Amino acid sequence: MKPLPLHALVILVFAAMTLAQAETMPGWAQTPNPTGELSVNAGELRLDGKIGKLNLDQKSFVLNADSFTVPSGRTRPFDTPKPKTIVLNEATLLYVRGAATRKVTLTDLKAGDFAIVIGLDSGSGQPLTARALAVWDKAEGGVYSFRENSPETSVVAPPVLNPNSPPNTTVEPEPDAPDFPEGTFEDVDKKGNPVGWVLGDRQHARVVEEEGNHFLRLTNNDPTATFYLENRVGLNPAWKSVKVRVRMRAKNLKVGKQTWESARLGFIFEKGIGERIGDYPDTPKLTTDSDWVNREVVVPVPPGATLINLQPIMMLTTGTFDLDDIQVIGNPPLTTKTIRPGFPEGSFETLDDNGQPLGWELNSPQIKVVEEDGNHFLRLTNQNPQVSVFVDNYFKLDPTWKAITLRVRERAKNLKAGTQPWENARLGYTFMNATGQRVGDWPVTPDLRQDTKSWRIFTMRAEIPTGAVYIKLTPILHNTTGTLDIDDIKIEQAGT
Ligand SMILES: [Ca+2]
Ligand SMILES: [Ca+2]
Repeated sequence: MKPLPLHALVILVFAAMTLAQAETMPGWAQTPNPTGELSVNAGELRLDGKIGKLNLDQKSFVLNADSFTVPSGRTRPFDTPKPKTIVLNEATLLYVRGAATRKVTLTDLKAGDFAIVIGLDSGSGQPLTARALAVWDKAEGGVYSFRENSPETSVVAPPVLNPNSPPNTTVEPEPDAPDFPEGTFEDVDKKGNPVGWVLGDRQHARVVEEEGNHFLRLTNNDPTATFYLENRVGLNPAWKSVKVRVRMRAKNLKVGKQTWESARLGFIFEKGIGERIGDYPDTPKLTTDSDWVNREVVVPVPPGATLINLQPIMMLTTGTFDLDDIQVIGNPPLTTKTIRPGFPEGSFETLDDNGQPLGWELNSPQIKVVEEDGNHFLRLTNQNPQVSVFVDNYFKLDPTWKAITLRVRERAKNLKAGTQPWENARLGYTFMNATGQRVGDWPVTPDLRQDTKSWRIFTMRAEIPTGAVYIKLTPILHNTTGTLDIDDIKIEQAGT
C-alpha cells in the first residue's frame, strides 16, 4: 500500500523553484502599472479591505479582505471578508493612498481604516508580509484622505490596541480556511503560467483553456519519467482532517506497474517546507482514460503538520492528464449520506449517468458493478498480492442507535489470501468520529479466505462505540488476489 517516497523517484522536478527564485526569471518581470502605484509583481498578491485588530508588538494587524488581485491584474471578490494577518517590516512602504510621499506609521492606523496590502503571496493561512500598504479613511470623488480633520493625530495618537488584547500576544491563527484560488488555474500571468504554481517546462505542464475555463495539463510520453509541480497550502491548526478534492481528466493514459505509478494529485503533509510528516496519504488519482470526474479523499492531518504540499504528478505514466478546481477543505463532514430504510446503496441496482452505483464513488478499474441475470453487484479483482484493492464509503449513523446489524452476501473466486489474518477478502467496516478518526475496536467482519461455492450470507452485530458519527464501509481485497463479489448490504438498528 505504501508508495515509495516521491522524491526518490523524481527524475524531472519542475517544482523546486521558490517564488523568490522565479522572480528573477525573465518571464516574471514586474507587471507594468499605469500609475506605478499599487502594482502587483510576480509572486505577489494584493488584498483590499478594512483593518481589523492591530497588534503593535508583533508589527501586524488583521486585514478583513474584500477582494484579492493577482499580478495579471485580475481581481476577485471574496463572498465574505477573509481575515488575513498582515506583517510589516522595515522595508514596508506605508503611505496614504494616492499620495505616496505622505508616509504613515503603524501607530497611526485604527481598526476600520481602509487598506490595500501588497506582498509576496505566502500561501493560504500564512501571514502576508506587506511590501506596500496604502491606507485611507475617507474617499471623495476619487481623492483619498487620511486623518484630514485632525492632522496632529498622526503625531500624538496613542497606539490603538484592542483593549482585550494583552501585550506580547502572538499573531492569532486565522479563524477560517482561506480560499485556494490557485486551484482553479484561472489566474494566469502574461507568460501563461498559473499564479501560485511554477511551471519550469512548458513541454510537460501548461495551462490550457477550453470554453473560457482554464486548467492544468500535464503530458508525458516517456514511461521512465516522473515529474510534478508543487504548491503549499497552510493548514489551520484546528484542522483534524482535510478533504482534498479535484476534477481530473485523462487521455491515452498508460500507468506504471505499481498502484502508485499513476496520474494523481499527490500530496504530503509537512512540518515546515520540505519536512515531510506522517504517512503517505491516499490521494485522488486516475489509472485509465476518463472524461472530467470529481475525485476526493478525506485524510487525517498528522499532528504537527502546518502545510499540505500539493503535487500534481505523472509518475512513470504516459498520456495527457488534466486537473482543475483543486480544493482543500478543513474538517469536512465525511458525508451527508444517512442510512435509509432498506439501505438502497447496498443493492447496486441503481446506476447514475457515469455508471456509478447509487451512493458510491468507485475510483479504480479493479472495482466495478457487474450484472448477472439482471442482478447487479460489486466486483473487486486483484492480481498483485503486494497491494490491496479497496474503496471507502461513509454513511452517517442515526445518533439514537446503540448497535447495528450488518448483513451482506459475498462470493469469491481464485482467492489467494495473504499470510496475515487480516489479509483477506471482505466488506470491511469501521466506526469513525466527526473528524474522521477511527473509534472503538475493530469490529468482526465478514472475512473470506477461500473460494465460495455460491453466494454466502453473513450477519454481523456491532456495538456503536462512543463518539462514532459515521460508519465507513470498505470492500477490500487486502493483499489478496482473486475476485470478490459483494451484494445486498443491509445496515439496521440492532436491538440491545
Ligand atoms: Ca479552472
Ligand atoms: Ca444487487
